[in-house]
Amino acid sequence: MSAYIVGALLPIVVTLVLRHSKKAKKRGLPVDAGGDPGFAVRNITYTSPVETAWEGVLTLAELFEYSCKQHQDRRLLGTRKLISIETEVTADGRSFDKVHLGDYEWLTYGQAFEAVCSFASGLVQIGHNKGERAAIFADTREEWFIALQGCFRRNITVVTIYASLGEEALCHSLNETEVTTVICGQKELNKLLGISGRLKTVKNVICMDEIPQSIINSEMNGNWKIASFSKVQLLGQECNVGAELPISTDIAVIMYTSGSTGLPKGVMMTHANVLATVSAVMTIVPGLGKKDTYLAYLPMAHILELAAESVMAAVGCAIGYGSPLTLTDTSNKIKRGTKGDATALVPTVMTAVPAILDRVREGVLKKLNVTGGLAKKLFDLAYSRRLSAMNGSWFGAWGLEKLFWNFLVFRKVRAILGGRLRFLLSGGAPLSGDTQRFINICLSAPIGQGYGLTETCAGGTFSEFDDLTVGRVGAPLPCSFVKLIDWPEGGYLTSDLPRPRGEIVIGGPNVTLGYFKNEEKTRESYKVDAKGMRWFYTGDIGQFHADGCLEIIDRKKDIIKLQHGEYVSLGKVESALSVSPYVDNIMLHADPFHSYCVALVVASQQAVQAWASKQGIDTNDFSELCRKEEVVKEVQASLVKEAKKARLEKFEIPAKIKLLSNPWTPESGLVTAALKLKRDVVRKAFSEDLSKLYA
Ligand SMILES: *[C@@H]1O[C@H](CO)[C@@H](O)[C@H](O)[C@H]1NC(C)=O
Ligand SMILES: *[C@@H]1O[C@H](CO)[C@@H](O)[C@H](O)[C@H]1NC(C)=O
Ligand SMILES: *[C@@H]1O[C@H](CO)[C@@H](O)[C@H](O)[C@H]1NC(C)=O
Ligand SMILES: *[C@@H]1O[C@H](CO)[C@@H](O)[C@H](O)[C@H]1NC(C)=O
Ligand SMILES: *[C@@H]1O[C@H](CO)[C@@H](O)[C@H](O)[C@H]1NC(C)=O
Ligand SMILES: CC(=O)N[C@H]1CO[C@H](CO)[C@@H](O)[C@@H]1O
Repeated sequence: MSAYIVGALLPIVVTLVLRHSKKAKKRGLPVDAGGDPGFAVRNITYTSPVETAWEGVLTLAELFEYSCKQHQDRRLLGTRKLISIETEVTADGRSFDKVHLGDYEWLTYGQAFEAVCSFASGLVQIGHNKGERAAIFADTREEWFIALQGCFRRNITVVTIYASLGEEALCHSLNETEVTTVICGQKELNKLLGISGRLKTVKNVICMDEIPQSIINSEMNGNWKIASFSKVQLLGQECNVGAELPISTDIAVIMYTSGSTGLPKGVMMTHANVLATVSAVMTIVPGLGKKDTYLAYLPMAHILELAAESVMAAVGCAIGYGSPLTLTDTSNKIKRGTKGDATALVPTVMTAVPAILDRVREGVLKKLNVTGGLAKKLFDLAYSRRLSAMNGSWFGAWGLEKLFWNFLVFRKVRAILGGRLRFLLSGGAPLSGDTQRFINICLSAPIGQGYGLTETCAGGTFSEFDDLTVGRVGAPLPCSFVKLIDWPEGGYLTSDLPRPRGEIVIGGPNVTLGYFKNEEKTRESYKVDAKGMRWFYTGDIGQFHADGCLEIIDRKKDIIKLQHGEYVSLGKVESALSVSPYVDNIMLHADPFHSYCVALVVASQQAVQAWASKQGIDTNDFSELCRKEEVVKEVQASLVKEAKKARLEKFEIPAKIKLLSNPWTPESGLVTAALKLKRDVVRKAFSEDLSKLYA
């Protein structure tokens, strides 16, 4: 109990002594960048985009060779040995595989380089010809990395495909790129065999796992040669044919991204593109180097992971492989009482997508709720102390008090991910402020939050380790210029006050060549300016803060043109209207065939019932209440009031609304784990209500 009291007093004293005025550090500076007029910002240190951080190194193949020579005997690639698989059957008869994994077994940089060279030569031995492409279709693992580097050494363009991609998309991407060699795991091999009749160009399949006898015997694969990964390496070892290195403008990777509609598009990345990103991301993690260990588990077919692993392998880090299902001691696939990947590896650096961090937060909170009592009280106190310290002074955030709470409370949370984590890279989607704070506090690790797209090779912006604000994505990376350009129809201008706003356009050596065999789409989104710099038009709307950091505020896609030509920004209107006390959630709907908007409003039960009982309306049945005309009228009046306060135009105010009684939760699939609206899903689920509103 005494710790509890000391805990309450000490921080107050410390904060009083150390209180320090917060000065916003400049992180980006305006720059005259050329191309379409707009408001452009660059990294504070770099006047022009950086292309490589290593003198004389111009391709990923050169970078890997250079790094292996530097770090010869250090550990590079680690994989856990499988000790056993057990099948557990739950009470309701479903069965789960649980694995018992051993310690990490390592390849040094020197050994990894040999493995890469052997694989590269092996590709030639099995008949992969010059100029043909290879695809890697597998979960993240050691062999993925070796295969990638092996292809680079032979100037083979690698097509990457998400292991979870659907059959149609898989066929399309392999066919479009005329891939002749597919490198995959056993699970993916079965998928391929299912569509073998439609894969006209494939000649070789290299399987990273043992090949089942049934497949070797089957007639089905008559036109494919199926070899194991180790066999290919062995062939290469026996007959080494040497390297055939690419140059910087050769295409390293064609990365297929799942489009939100239609077939996936392949983004062509040159060695120069990826190298620029790698050179830039390296500057984000302070002191990254030989002492660091990186836990790799996100899909390598995602540019964030590919860039991260390339960075780690360039600076002498060790990379240990894991998977989302075996990450922690309590992960689904881990046998009880054995170690998860994080506790076995004890990483210092990890990448994560917001959905995973949200899950970590929920898990910790749920466990605390169950434990309850003093532990929860202490946690809540510590958390709120740390939160207000972060809001206040820089010293408060990093000083003595932090050590105290970390030791007393947060040590146990940290231990979930091994206990030595010092930096997290997050990307792929915006991270909610709550989760960012939670991770900052509980793991006492800064998060570098990135904004970038496959099309810009993940280059864009990154928030630095000492930036404690939430909701922003940081200043431009050294490899990018980030520019806002006017979008008058949507109401976003670079002359807006207090902050310039507009469509985000990214330029620099990181910007990729375009979409494979899709010139029309490439022309729509890419432009080359008079000086030869390439710019990618992201379709996202952003604003720049005074310190040069970017905030994403809208998407062009979410801005709809009404019948008479006015544009409505759904996100902007929703955030203005959600201020109404009656609103728990709201989705604005605009239709180009009508001149007005409508809205679906999830009612706040408490506020609506409070109003209704004051009016003497029976409040027992909430869903009944939401259907009552006078309730709908009251809520709508409140929306109009908020709309006027926010100075919305008449056409932006929903003319009709539907009041809903059931909250939208991630479980219902209507919002994401970060509670963002899934518009298409909501539209579909309430399509009848929406058409009634327009009737
Ligand atoms: C690498 O391969 C591409 C595609 O086959 C080819 O156009 C290019 O000339 C090759 N580069 C070198 C340096 O041979
Ligand atoms: C594969 O591509 C060819 C042309 O490159 C096209 O004619 C064919 O329809 C495609 N097949 C599939 C299954 O997509
Ligand atoms: C924990 O309990 C509180 C109230 O007791 C509840 O509001 C909160 O949602 C719970 N959190 C989780 C993660 O279950
Ligand atoms: C921290 O600051 C934000 C806005 O600057 C505010 O909304 C929040 O309530 C503050 N939290 C604490 C614990 O002071
Ligand atoms: C800008 O460049 C400096 C110097 O290399 C680096 O430390 C910083 O992290 C960069 N900022 C961003 C947002 O990339
Ligand atoms: C491949 C590519 O886009 N290269 C460009 C990289 O950026 C420089 C300017 O910084 C251009 O000159 C290159 O053409």
